[in-house]
Amino acid sequence: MKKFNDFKVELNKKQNDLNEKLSRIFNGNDILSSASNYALTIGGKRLRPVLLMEFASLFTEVTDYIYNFAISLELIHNYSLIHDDLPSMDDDEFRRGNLTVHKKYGEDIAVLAGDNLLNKSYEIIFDTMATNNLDRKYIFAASYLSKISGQEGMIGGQIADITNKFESMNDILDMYVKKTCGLIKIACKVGAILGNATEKEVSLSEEFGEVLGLAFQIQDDILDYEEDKNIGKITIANYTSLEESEILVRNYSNRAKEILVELKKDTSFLEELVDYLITRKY
Ligand code: GRG
Repeated sequence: MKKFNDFKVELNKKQNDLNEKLSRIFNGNDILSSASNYALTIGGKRLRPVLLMEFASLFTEVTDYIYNFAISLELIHNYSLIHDDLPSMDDDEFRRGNLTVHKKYGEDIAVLAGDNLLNKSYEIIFDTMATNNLDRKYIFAASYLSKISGQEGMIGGQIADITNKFESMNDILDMYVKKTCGLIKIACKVGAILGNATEKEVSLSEEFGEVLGLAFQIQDDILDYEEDKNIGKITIANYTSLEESEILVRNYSNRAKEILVELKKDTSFLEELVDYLITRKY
């Protein structure tokens, strides 16, 4: 129990630090800055930047350069949420307990605020690499990040979700691997790469992100099990029972923990993070 409380304190510290940095990115008085800042500061667990820095810290000291990659990843995640909420996509009114960006600022501004976050994300990375003359591993990390955010990853997964030609549970899982796991596994992979981990460690870190992402997404489906069925949303619930979904979450999270043991580092925070994510109730 005590350990879990320590974990929560540690997580809050990391989240507050990230929140502070994120809140300083868009400070103008214009509507685009205001909408971009709103999207970034209305909450969020900051899971992906926390993972990136945690994985880096297994292998090295976390520098400002690494921190900037973490911030950049959170910007991409937030752009995807703004666009995912749009009337032409999920048409959501609320996000993180607040009005979605399009409900507050209008759809035109929301589209552009999403674009703005995406561009700022790459601006931060390129700027960090150029002004500090960083080595090739940063360039590779930036390239992996852009690839997984695009058609081969998150956007490809979103398209699969929208066009919806699922014939089996595996088709749904494939879509989850791209849509939800993409940014989560790249967080772990980029953290390991920038930490100068070995090839084997990078590959284990990436696998950790993938199985954690699957456990996280299926847990999300479990939380919305009844509602999704009622509104006809296709999730894993259409292909398997609640009990079997719970077994899947357990299996994926057990594999995540096995990987942490295989890494042979001090992974106690990550172990607790796995439990925190699969026992969350919202
Ligand atoms: C529109 C290009 C484009 C992509 C959208 C990732 C994505 C693709 C959509 C998100 C859809 C969604 C709600 C998936 C379920 C997984 C999930 C719970 C995502 C929300 O991530 P959290 O919980 O969000 O990390 P916070 O608010 O904590 O940042």
